[in-house]
Amino acid sequence: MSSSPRVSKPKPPSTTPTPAAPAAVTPMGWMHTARFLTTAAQLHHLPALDTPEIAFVGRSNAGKSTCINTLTQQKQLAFASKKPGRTQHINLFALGKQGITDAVLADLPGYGYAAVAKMDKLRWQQVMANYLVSRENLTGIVMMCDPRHGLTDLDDILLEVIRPRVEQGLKFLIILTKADKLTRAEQAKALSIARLQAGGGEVKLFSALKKQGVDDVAKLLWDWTHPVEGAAPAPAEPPEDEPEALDE
Ligand SMILES: Nc1nc2c(ncn2[C@@H]2O[C@H](COP(=O)(O)OP(=O)(O)OP(=O)(O)O)[C@@H](O)[C@H]2O)c(=O)[nH]1
Ligand SMILES: [Mg+2]
Repeated sequence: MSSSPRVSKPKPPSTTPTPAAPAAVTPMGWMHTARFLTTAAQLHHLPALDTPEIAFVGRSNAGKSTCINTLTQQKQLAFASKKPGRTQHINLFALGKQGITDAVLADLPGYGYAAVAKMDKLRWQQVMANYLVSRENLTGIVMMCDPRHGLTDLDDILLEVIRPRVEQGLKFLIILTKADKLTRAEQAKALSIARLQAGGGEVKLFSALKKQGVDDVAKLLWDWTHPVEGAAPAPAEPPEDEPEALDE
């Protein structure tokens, strides 16, 4: 019986990293990289940036700051409070792995809070309108709306302010917040009403308490800010904003 010499195959060098395998980034992992960037009381104090920016707007107490904390899985990144009017500056948060900023989230002060002095209200409405109309790197707007109140007159005014930019391609999403306070049937109703009001724009149900809609919103914001790559890096999660068939 002839025995061929046992030639040991050369082992592949195990220590060499595979160059074409970048670390997997999920939208939630990306969100978790959020860090405070800067705060500004006036528009001209904001740094000019060329990274895509996503603004969170909506009535005071709608849950903007809480939503940012939930998406970024950080308890106190943005100031959230039971007391309306907590956010009084434009606060920017940077996103991106290894300290490289590839997107910015902007937490804006809420509007419609009755106890704010009239002059402050007017000043803030002006700052916000100027921001929404003129911020060059603004890529998307997330409007937070408590579905128990629906879209208010002030929300409608804001929609009018941003309409020309949305028509030019600015991304837009309405988040129906505090969905945990609604029954399934109320959620379904709120969703269809808001979809009509959004004129075909995106609407999602969200609950910071129940973590409803979190993955879904994170993925959407990733897609908004990474258009070249196209699809999100992680497999799509089943959408969370569609309530299951309602019980009779
Ligand atoms: N049940 C419930 N409460 C929420 C949710 N999101 C926010 N809240 C509560 O709503 C209140 C207001 O939340 P904030 O995140 O401070 O609201 P905001 O829109 O940033 O308010 P301003 O900064 O005043 O504009 C807080 O008491 C939050 O705990 C949610 O999904 N479910
Ligand atoms: Mg706030």
